[in-house]
Amino acid sequence: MAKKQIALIGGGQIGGVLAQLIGLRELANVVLFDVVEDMPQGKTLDIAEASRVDGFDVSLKGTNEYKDIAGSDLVIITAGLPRKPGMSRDDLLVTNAKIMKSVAEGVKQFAPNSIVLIISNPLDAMVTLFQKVSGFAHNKVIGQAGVLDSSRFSTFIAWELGVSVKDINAMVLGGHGDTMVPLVRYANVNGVPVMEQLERKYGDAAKAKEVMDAMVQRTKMAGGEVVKLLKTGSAFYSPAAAAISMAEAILGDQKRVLASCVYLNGEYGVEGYYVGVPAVLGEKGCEKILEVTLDKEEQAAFDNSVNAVTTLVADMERLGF
Ligand code: TXD
Repeated sequence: MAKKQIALIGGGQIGGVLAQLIGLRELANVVLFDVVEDMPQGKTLDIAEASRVDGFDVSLKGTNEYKDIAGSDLVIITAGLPRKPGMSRDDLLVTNAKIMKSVAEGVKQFAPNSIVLIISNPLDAMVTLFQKVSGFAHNKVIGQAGVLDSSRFSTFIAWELGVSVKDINAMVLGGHGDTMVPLVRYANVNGVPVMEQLERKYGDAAKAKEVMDAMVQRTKMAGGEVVKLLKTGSAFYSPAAAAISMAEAILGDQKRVLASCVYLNGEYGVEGYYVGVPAVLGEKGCEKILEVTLDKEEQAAFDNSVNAVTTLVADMERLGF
């Protein structure tokens, strides 16, 4: 079978790890685009020169020209600046909106039939803007946030319970900001509710709730925690890994159910906004949205998060995007 092609727009920290992971998994041929001269060529050369050792065989091309992304099945966008310590994701709005607009024009012209996965922050606004500028069908423009946020939540739960992270199922809904909604009630260890395990561990419902609240809070702030430690940028291994799972689902038509930033058309009572919810990902992009029953408190938290997204999008529009 002919290999698929993935174009990576942005060859920085996440873009570089993406290129390497795609190679290691022989997921597709790679075209790595960046505006910085020679850098994407250097990164792809470096990764290609590891292919004999790692035993993979895909084509890796670095470029500064959009025409080279022609024929891509999937485009993954990380172009934009990352956060510096103390910055919120929203502080990036104007700078990254300008970049995203130019990227959308390039992708529209040279890879008009691709499915697009966006990682750049502020995520919910960037996905909205890309779709608006490109005019691509809503189901073909998807944002990555929920897979990472859910993985972070799962990691903290696994550490707390002293069990393998592989057996944790936990999901985070809403926008990719401090208002995101880790779904505590549905979090489970191979089907057994996490809260039940915490109550057994501590023998006290109040203490169990306190421990869970701390994990929820850490999940919401997890991106900032890494930024603070790294000092020169934001998380890049985990966002790349998250995007790869979505890319595999799409290119392999796997119908995986992954928390994704997708366009809501009445689902969850939201009309016309991109928000993080569980979605079925396959060859058509977002093929279906799964609705989850939320109790009063969860619904209020979700509404609050949707509010943050609509405010962010309104701010972006006010700024002329
Ligand atoms: O889960 C998530 N969605 C995220 C998102 C988790 C962590 C970080 N997230 C965001 O991804 C972050 O806030 C940034 O907005 C993006 C990319 O993060 P990365 O760490 O890869 O940033 P880098 O290393 O600065 O790389 C960005 C690259 C850099 O090489 C620039 O030269 C390039 O983007 N860039 C451009 N590429 C193409 N076209 C244009 N116009 C352009 N401008 C800059």
